[in-house]
Amino acid sequence: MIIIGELINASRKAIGTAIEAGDADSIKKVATDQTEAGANYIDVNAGIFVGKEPEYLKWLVQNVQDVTDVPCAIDSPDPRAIEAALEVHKGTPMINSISLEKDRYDNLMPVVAGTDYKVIALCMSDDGMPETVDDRMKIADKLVNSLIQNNVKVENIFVDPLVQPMSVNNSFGVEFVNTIEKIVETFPGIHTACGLSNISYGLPARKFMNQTFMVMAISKGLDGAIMNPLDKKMIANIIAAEALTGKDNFCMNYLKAFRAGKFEM
Ligand code: THG
Repeated sequence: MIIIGELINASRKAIGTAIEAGDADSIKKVATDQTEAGANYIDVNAGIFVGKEPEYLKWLVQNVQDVTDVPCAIDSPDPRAIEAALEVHKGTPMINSISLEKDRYDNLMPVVAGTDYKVIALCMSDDGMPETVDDRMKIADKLVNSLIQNNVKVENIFVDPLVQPMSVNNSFGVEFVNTIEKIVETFPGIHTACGLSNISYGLPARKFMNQTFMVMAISKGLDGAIMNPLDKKMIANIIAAEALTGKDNFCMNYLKAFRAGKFEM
């Protein structure tokens, strides 16, 4: 599993407060904690600050990179904020995300074309939210094909079928995981990713829903997630699910995790 640590997100109260106060130490601690917990990317999101988002996103990238070599996942719907953050990011970031929405598509495609950036391709368009597997696959087909035409390697693309709340529509969970299965079979070598916790929006005991949904998605081939790397139960579920789906030869990683005490909680 490629883990994208979700905790540096301004919609979380502590992070929003730290950003406004210029409290770099708090941001650095969350970056270090997620790195030590095994995050492969550190997501940075300052989306609640309209107008100041480019400036704040840059500041987040600089502070994260002061304490970790793990690259950032630059998370914004606004191409201008992403471009600002790219001015200061060192190494090879993940762009979170391009979509079929016209402003995002037109402005970000030239930015990612021919680069070695990792790119999340989010299944959204200007025609409203996708609901079925078919809705999502239509968008994924267009996005993936144009990324490849623009010289982005298939192995650098992470398709995000878009997780929507179970509390809104009884079919959202199944439509999501079935899309993962279809993407994996349609585009060999591609990755998938998602912001998993949206599934439990509006429900109690969200962690339980999130953990179970993760296992369902892994069984269909999910191999990337924007998630809380400090959730030990979630990490244990991922390690077990990857062994059970044959992604862990001789259960070596499972055994290693056991010996490292990762199943004690
Ligand atoms: N797809 C893509 N990017 C995304 C999303 C997506 N970025 C934003 C969001 N969705 C994913 N990020 C978050 C960040 C924080 C939380 C949820 C999603 C969150 N965290 C808990 C909190 O604030 O209390 C803490 C984590 C926990 O304890 O589980 O709510 O869908 N491409």
